[in-house]
Amino acid sequence: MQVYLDLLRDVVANGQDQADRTGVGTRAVFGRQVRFDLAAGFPLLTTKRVHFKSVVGELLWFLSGSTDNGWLRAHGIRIWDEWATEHDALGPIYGAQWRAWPAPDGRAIDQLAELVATIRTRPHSRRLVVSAWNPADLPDETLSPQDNVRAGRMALAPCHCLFQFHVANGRLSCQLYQRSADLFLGVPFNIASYALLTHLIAQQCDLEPGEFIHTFGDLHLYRNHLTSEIVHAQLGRAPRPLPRLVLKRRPETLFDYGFEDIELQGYDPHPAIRAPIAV
Ligand code: UFP
Repeated sequence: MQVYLDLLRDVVANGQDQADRTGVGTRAVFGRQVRFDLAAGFPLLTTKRVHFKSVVGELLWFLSGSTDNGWLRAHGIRIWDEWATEHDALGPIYGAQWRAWPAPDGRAIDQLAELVATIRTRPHSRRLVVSAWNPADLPDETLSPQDNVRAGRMALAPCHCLFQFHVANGRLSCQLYQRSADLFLGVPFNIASYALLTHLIAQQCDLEPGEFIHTFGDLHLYRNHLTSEIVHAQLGRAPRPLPRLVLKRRPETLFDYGFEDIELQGYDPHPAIRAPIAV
């Protein structure tokens, strides 16, 4: 995961200081791309501990089509708490768009089920795309997450907003476009989540996982992360060998995985580094 430390150095050295929606302020670059060969190990950051159970739980929750924060909380996963209403609602975020994109004729389009069916039947298709960016459901940037949800909109505009798969030599690769990326708190999580999704879809389609390619729009460090205890502590640590992902079962469909099917082996990271999150 040297590539992650290189991104941190890049933003610190080349970023422009910017005002942002949250009022915290960032240092940002625009347009970057990194690649991870999933055969080389599972790309979970080793220079600080990342809570893998939350990565797994959030992805299973997305795949189930749920947008109910109560399910996450019941599993001890608190990552969406700041954006949810008192009724645990988040509006039509990722799960809703991935599994039930509302079509003008009233149908709900299951983008993930269609994706798996297409990879199986037409692996060379150049249309293996899933989008969470539904302009009809976007929040109003000037309102709070909760007020947006009460108005029927998403609590947060999709950050990881579009992804595409590609099959070559029996390997399945995934490229993500992330329009906005909190490099310290969000990105390690986002990398692991899409790497895991690629493993699951590859298994379902009898393919080997290929590469995960992560393309960034606004890639930023929040000003309150640019400290010696946070970013500089991270940069001072040496990466360790990557863990390995083992899928213990091949469920009937992409939507039947559980926590117990997904095992991470050999994860030996440096300790976690706490940092404030910008809402
Ligand atoms: N963010 C991520 N990854 C995510 C996610 C959010 O980095 O998966 F949901 C960060 C990016 C940005 C903020 O700092 O959350 C979203 O703010 P905005 O919508 O103004 O870009």
